[in-house]
Amino acid sequence: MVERGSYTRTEIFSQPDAWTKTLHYLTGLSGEIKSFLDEGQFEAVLFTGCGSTYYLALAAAAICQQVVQIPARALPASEIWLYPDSAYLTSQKTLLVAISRSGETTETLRAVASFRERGQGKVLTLSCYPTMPLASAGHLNLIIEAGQEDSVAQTRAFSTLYVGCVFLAALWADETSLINDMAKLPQAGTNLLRDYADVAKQFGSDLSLERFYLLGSGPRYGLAAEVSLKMKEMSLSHSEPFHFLEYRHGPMSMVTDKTLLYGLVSEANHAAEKLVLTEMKARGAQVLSLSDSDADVLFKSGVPEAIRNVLYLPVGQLVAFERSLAKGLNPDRPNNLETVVRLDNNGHA
Ligand code: F1P
Repeated sequence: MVERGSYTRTEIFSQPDAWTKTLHYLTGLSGEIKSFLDEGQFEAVLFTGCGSTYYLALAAAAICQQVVQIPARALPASEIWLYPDSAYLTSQKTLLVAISRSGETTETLRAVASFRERGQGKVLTLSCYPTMPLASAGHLNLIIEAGQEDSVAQTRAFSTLYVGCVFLAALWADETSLINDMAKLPQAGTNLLRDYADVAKQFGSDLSLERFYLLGSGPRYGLAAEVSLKMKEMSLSHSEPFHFLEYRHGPMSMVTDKTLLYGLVSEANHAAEKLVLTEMKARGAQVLSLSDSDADVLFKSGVPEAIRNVLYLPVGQLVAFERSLAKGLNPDRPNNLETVVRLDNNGHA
């Protein structure tokens, strides 16, 4: 019998190795990828996915717009499929970036098909399984096999596909030094997992905690949303993501001494974001802050902020994992959830 959570544990701790493999794979294809991005003369980028990969799309769009200086946004695949007119402008040359771990989520496949049928721009796909439909549905298909997983909830797939998106942005922008610095991320990730697994276990095992708020701004909002989803999927806990300063506009009413705030604190706006956490602590909340310096969890990554964001994920994944175990659940098999959501022709799951 497989021990409860053994797949997820392996997937979380093997992330740095998967990032190394991903960077190696994409570096080998960089000529082809760069030509595709340059020749497309795109005016806008639309990222999409479902669930975890939608949150990934949010994070990737933010970093793409920041690094490439091209308008980029993200929508769930179902919105692109069902509401194309509000999703993208037909007058613009748009690149659709479709992301899926499984490569077979129906909504993502339908979003790609409808985008192509409407004669829009090009499609780039990122997925993990070469034989699945999404892996041949785009004009350029990147297959990041290092992200494959046995668990239902995404951890390694998410961070690996995210590293892939950050690499694409840096490549597109000709930011060679960012690309080179990305090679330092696996070591930083290994150190982080070694140094903070116990802290994650401490918070994850504290069953007096009742509610979890994940605060992240700019390119970190999508990552906060993903950590929030981990808390739901793995540990069946009440959790919500917010942009940092939004937390004061209502959600702070929910703070009690049984609240944990997980703060993805930036370098650029460290003071403003840290202040929200300090204020909530004064109101009784427990706080776990993460940043490159002056935080409970320190990355000490030595890499620029634009490429460092993946480091906010592992500790949060581990808190969810440990809480799941502490509640007697199996993190590998969340309630009511399958690895892939497939819809029939009537839209039924
Ligand atoms: C997307 C997704 C996951 C979720 C669950 C069901 O899958 O919604 O985010 O955790 O596994 O599928 P994919 O399109 O990225 O394979």
